[in-house]
Amino acid sequence: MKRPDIDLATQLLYETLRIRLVELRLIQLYPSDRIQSPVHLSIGQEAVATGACAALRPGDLVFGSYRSHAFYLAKGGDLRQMMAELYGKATGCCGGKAGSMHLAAPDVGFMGSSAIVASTIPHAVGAALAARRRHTDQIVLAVFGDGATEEGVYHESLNFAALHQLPVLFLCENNGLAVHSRISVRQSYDLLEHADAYGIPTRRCMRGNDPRAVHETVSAAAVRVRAERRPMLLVIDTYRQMEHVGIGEDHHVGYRAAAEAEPWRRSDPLVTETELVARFTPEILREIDDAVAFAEESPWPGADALLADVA
Ligand SMILES: Cc1ncc(C[n+]2csc(CCOP(=O)(O)OP(=O)(O)O)c2C)c(N)n1
Ligand SMILES: [Mg+2]
Repeated sequence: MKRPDIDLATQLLYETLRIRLVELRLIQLYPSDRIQSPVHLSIGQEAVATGACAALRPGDLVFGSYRSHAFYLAKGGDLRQMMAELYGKATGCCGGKAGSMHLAAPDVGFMGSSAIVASTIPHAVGAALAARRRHTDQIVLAVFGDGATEEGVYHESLNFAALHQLPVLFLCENNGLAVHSRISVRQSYDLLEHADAYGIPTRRCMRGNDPRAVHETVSAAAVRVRAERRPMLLVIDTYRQMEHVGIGEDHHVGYRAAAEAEPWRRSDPLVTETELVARFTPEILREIDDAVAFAEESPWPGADALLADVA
């Protein structure tokens, strides 16, 4: 958390606002073509990351998806290094070779993210197996979208984690969409009942745009997973305000109505908490200015970096 001097609820809103302002800056910068990477924005979904990460301890681990700017930042990833990574610069968190979809900050427990849907879920389960074998009190957060639950590896991961009683908290960021496809035409199962079939306890939070509500849900689950050393699954309902990938809105495309966005926008604390937003915006914008300048001034990776870190 950037501002440990303020109370928790305000910190949560501060961090949510910070992520929103970072992504709004990406939208401004994108037409210049200096960002060398496709971007999957979290606008509307930021509170899932801030509420969840604030419920973890620094030593806990998070594995994310390609839509992970929010989780990278909420877990404490460095903003300058994220911006430089998007610019493809050598000072990026992955040396400028990974881009927006493959952010990582293992020094603060954000272990990685991937363009391959569901691919980090088994990584999280593996890390939880290591935590069990090492007898630590660490827990692991596996973050994925509702679409990822249709992948075979999701089912295998739930089964393995339940069978071996692993301290992994499965967190589904449920925006009800996979690209332009709605959950109702994709899934024959209910996410909670399905996890229940594996003997995994579940909870749902329907206010995924409020970091305080998310924090309450994830905190209770984290306490339980840490104490009982077995998995849990959370479904956090949320809404993607922007198009699947890119910087535009897409309510005109025809797969969802603009009216669906309205209840989420109206209840968005970043819309309703005007005083707080006005109070913190200037200092956050200064931080973002600094990160952009850092990215712009940083060198490109040299040819010598081409084969570095390649297994
Ligand atoms: C294994 C695999 N299959 C298909 C794709 C193409 N694809 C990219 S994003 C996406 C939708 C995923 O939806 P969800 O998991 O709900 O995440 P969201 O984009 O909603 O955050 C698909 C099918 C992919 N990247 N990887
Ligand atoms: Mg989705």
